[in-house]
Amino acid sequence: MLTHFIGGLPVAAGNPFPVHDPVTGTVVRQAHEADPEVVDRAVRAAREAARDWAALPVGERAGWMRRLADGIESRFDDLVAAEIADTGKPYEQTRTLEVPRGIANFRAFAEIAAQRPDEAFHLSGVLSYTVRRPLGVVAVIVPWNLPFLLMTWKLAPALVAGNTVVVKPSEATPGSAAVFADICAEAGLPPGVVNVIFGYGASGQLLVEHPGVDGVTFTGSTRTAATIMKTVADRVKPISFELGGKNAGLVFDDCDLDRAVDGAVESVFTNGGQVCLCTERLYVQRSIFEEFCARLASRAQEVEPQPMISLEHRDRVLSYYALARSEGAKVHTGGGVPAFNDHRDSGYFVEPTVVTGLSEWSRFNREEIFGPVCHVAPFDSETEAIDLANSSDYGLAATLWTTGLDRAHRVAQRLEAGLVWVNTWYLRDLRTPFGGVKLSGIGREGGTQSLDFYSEPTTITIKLEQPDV
Ligand code: 6OD
Repeated sequence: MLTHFIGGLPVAAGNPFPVHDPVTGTVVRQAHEADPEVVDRAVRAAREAARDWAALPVGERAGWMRRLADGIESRFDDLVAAEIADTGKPYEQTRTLEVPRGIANFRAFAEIAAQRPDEAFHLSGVLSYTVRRPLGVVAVIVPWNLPFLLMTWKLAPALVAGNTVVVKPSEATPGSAAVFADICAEAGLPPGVVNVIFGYGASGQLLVEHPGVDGVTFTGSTRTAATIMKTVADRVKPISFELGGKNAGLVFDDCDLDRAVDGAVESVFTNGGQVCLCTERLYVQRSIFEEFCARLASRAQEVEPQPMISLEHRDRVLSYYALARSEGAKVHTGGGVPAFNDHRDSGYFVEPTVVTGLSEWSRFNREEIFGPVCHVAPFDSETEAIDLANSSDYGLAATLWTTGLDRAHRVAQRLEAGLVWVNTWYLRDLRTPFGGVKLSGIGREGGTQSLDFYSEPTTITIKLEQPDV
């Protein structure tokens, strides 16, 4: 049974709830659900730790970040196992992406914070400079799709900037957060700096509305973000939201077609399409449209299906497969539930799916599905491609497949998205601004942008008296 981690100690309080293995649908573990009392204890523990943690020199906090990175390294296999048990991710992906990114997140923000200069402004007789103070206690609400990667992506900058935190992972994926709580304890991190509570959305709601919470960082759905925003509006708490996407990929006829097909397979089907950056709308220049669709559909049949996180989410994705048919789509491959004839048949799988034939105004092409599926449509001109890509309420990421240097820059700069990848997908430099426009979020994470969110500047202005000469 997973217990909360509050003030450096395990806390077994609140009703137990089950966590399912998406591969088989069986219960893998139980965790305690944080009730108002647990949430209050966690926030109080974070507040008690806040003053001393904020008072440490940034170099010392950076040292703690490096020690946490070392701790992750030493519990690498436990973290991989916990992540796989909760999500059903492939071993290779977890070993090479999720857990290494946890280490990289702590190491990167240790460097970025330790090397960051403050600002100074001079006017004649006036000197102003800024110092940055942490927000205080930050609520860190983490989704289920990349649980460890995204938890550490938020924790590292929040902590190094001098905040203490209360983390709530998704109810579907508490395992790696529980291992991380152990790592904090083993490293001797001061009690209360990191607190971890478990539970459903109701526990998250109690956390964000708690008056002792000074800021909220959230990655997840736009709908939940809107609820958080309304909840914190009265106290005008700072928020940082990285939300959904309906990401477009543009494939021009001057692309390297092999590379574009490989890239499309990766960007559509990685993690069963359950990454906010996955491509769900592909627009392909008409001269290569038929060949591209045929090749993508054939490759989709070779993709090893990955489970959806829950039965509810699987049914949601399947409802979009049904919607595509009812809206008149042609299904090139997939569209159903795979039959394995083994233990996976009780899991939450759907088939990798490729469809065509719908307008950009169809519900299928407007709503985020978050599954292994994309719609492919033809375009005739660069301008039309850009308009189609931008015809979305979302604006997180876009991919561009072309060998034209001018075109790459010209098109990339006109796309309404926070992130544009050219001839690649999900290639990361942790110092760059990361986030979306429109319904895809508010604010940016990454590098100094994260540090800016987790701290606020105080401007100190001194009038310098001129000496009498
Ligand atoms: O790689 C990252 O830093 C990041 N924030 C990924 C987000 C993925 C959302 O599903």
